[in-house]
Amino acid sequence: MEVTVVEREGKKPENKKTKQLEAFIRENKNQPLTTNEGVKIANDENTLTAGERGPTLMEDFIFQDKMAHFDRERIPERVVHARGFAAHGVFRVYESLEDITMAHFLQDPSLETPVFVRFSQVAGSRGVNETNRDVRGFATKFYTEEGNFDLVGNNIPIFFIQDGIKFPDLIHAVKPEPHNEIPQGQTAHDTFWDFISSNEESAAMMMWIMSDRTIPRSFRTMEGFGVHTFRLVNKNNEARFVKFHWKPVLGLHSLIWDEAQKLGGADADFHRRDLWENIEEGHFAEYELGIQVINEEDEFKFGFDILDATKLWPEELVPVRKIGKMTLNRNVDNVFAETEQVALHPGSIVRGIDFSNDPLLQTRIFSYSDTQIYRVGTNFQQIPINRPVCPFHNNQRDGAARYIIDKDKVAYHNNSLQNNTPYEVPPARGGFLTYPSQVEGMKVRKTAPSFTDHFSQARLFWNSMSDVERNHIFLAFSFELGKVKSKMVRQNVVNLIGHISHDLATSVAHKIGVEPPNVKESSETASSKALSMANTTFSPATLKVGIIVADQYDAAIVRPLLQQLLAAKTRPFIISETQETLNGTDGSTLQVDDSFLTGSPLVYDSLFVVSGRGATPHFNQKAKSYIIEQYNHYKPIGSSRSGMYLIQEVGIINKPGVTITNGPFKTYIQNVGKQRFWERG
Ligand code: HDE
Repeated sequence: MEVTVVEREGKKPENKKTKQLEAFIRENKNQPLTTNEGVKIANDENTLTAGERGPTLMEDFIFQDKMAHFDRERIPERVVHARGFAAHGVFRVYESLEDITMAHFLQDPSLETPVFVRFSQVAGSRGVNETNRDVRGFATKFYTEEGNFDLVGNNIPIFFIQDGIKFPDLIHAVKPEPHNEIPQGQTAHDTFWDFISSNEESAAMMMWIMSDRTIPRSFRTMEGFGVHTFRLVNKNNEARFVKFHWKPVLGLHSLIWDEAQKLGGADADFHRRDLWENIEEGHFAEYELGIQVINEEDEFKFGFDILDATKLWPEELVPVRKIGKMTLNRNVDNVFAETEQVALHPGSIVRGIDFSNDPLLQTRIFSYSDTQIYRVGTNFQQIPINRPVCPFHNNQRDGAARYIIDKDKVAYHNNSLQNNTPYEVPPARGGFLTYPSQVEGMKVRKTAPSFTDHFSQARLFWNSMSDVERNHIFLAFSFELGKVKSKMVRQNVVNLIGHISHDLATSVAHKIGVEPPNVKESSETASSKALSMANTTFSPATLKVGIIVADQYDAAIVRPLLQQLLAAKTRPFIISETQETLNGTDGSTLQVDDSFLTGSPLVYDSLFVVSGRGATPHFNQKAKSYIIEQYNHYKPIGSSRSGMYLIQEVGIINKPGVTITNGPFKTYIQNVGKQRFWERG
């Protein structure tokens, strides 16, 4: 099956933001080539020289126009989250939330709010491979009728540090080490683990990043979290504390480490390709937005401080209410113009949403706008992707690359020449009113005592893991710390783990050649079902199934197999020895999507083996290597009786998740949905 690319040219705008962007879109197809000044170019292959072999002339303005622009094509990559991929979409609330917030986009279920979502990796540079172990950014710009609201979150609900003043230190530690710029986009090195073990507040986050959450299967199967505590404010000016969650409709699914590492080589663009292809094929990515709400009077009722970003609110204590759905349904037209220039900023809030005193959030409110001015420029909000869809007017003027032409004579407030406009809008008519929360206290640089329990929630996370997840965490620690050269740092981390679980720390210590911990273990006994990925939703929808077919295949198998796989919304791909069209025994033909060379067993979620009478020894050898790799990654494998000899030869007949059938393929497809057969051991 070939990936059908939706015809993008001439596609109608889908929402207010798309319409706004249309005005800036330029199509160059069938147009004459010109300079940026509009002069038509007669020769774009030769510089202007004095004589055929002579020196290039200074006056070659056509060359200068082209080269000088090229010399400046790059803008600074983001200091963190440099590699990212984005898509457009829409958000719709399920029912009005007017009782708890004035936010315009949360009032009316019939209103579609355009969104732009950028997913990213934290540590690597712009070109890093996409399956490295790393936290993923999940940043959403809502283009609401009352201004842009940016929910700049991650795929993990908590963070490493409590106060943003430590962020540059954390990032210096995680980035490649400065003396040799190694390793790229990885946490498995000395400085990162030195930072973690020297900053106990990172303990809970350390557990999360060693879990499979940091090697997601796809952007479409990750959760997202606003992380911080925000406020929702209603029209009576009553406020509540809130945390935001994104829940992927397809459930929460991850890669396994061996697969993630190899995928880095097989397809460095694995995650963007997945999102791009699925959107192009009409398999739109969907997430439900959830909120956890705590009333102001309950602020101190919990065993943790709700302003501490290293803590989550267990869903068993504060349930997540699903309030709406986001659908990502359109790929960008130009990655630089949209994804690279989008400027997300947690300080972009709208009426009805406000900040809390979370010290991490407060520092972000400075950092993001500051970085955008450096990275994108003073007028970054005027760039098409960043513009609000509602009108915006003020007395700000000038600055590099100003796009808007303000034609008024007056650019100040107060004025009488222009009747004091643009005018202030009182809160009763829609002006933003900061929630007047009470503050008092001495000026101090100090961590609040309520922020000092670093191990209870780390232990809560550990208590909540399934056996498979625990084993993966143990292996992740063993890998990461095994890469740390300093024995002292390895020992320090093991001691830190010891506060969370002696058993885990002792097993890791044994693997990496240091002493078991001699510290007090957390006495936390609670667990939270919501934290385990084992309790997620499973479905075969959008999973990639590789069908291994040889020439002279049995069409009576392949045809219904394809039909049933498509009916289950999987994405089947035909794999063979070469990309030549295959012939069936009944005279039918089959287009090959991937040869064994261009494909890789890593990029499929499952394999089905059909083979065929024309199978060569090379075909058999390659098919077996595919099957073994998939088997070792616990993935479901199916085979028709004609392909069974390959299953037998690799010795996996009757093993869990291995189905032999000539159809119907119901059991096999159910296995595809199950995704992993951990019981293989
Ligand atoms: Fe960021 N972060 N961050 N961060 N962050 C940036 O902004 C920063 C933090 C997150 O797709 C930067 O535009 C500070 C938490 C995402 O464009 C920068 C602190 C969370 C993205 C910055 C944090 C995030 C960024 C770099 C500690 C999850 C990518 C370029 C207080 C809630 C957004 C840029 C995109 C990007 C600073 C901590 C998520 C430098 C100072 C916590 C998803 O401004």
